[in-house]
Amino acid sequence: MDLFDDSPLQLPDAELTWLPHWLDTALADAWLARLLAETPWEQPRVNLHGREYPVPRRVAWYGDADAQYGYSGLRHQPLPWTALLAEIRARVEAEVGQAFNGVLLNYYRDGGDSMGWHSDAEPILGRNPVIASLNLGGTRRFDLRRRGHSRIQHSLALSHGSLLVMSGPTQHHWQHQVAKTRASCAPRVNLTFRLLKVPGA
Ligand SMILES: O=C(O)CCC(=O)C(=O)O
Ligand SMILES: [Mn+2]
Repeated sequence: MDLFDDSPLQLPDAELTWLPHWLDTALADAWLARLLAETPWEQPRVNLHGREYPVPRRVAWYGDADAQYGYSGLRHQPLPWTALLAEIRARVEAEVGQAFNGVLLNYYRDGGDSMGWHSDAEPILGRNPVIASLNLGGTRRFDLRRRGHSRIQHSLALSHGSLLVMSGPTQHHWQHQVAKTRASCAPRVNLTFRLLKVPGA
């Protein structure tokens, strides 16, 4: 199987919508430049097996005031929506046809920054969460494997201006990662829009 097959993604027990050219390049360039300049990036430390490690990337959590999100073992008070993030959210909501109350920004400065295997299946996201993932900047490889298995089943090259929507049972059956690479990579910002099931949402 071609790991970079860009045809409609048909993985069992998953629902993936892949829009490689969702944004035109000029708008994607402008959003990337503004996000890099405006975002108060943080590098939280996580506890793994009794030792503390900084996460291998920079992050920021924005959302409605009640959308407190626990990721990397910590609870995060959301930053308020900026004009730019509210505009991006509106475009993503119109595309996907559902509302989101938070967005996690991940900043990968180069190929040494990464995100390990996980699924986005925290209880606060509820059953069958819809996660809309917008990619800006350098292309990185996004791998998918079945939960409980080590073999990569599919990879996508997440390119500048692309949108990947994961929905249905995907998070309950599949894990994903953005692995480190020695290849040279331009800075990349990824935005994952989420709907947290908080009272009043
Ligand atoms: O950077 C990416 O494409 C993946 C981000 C991700 O999986 C997450 O934020 O949960
Ligand atoms: Mn994820």
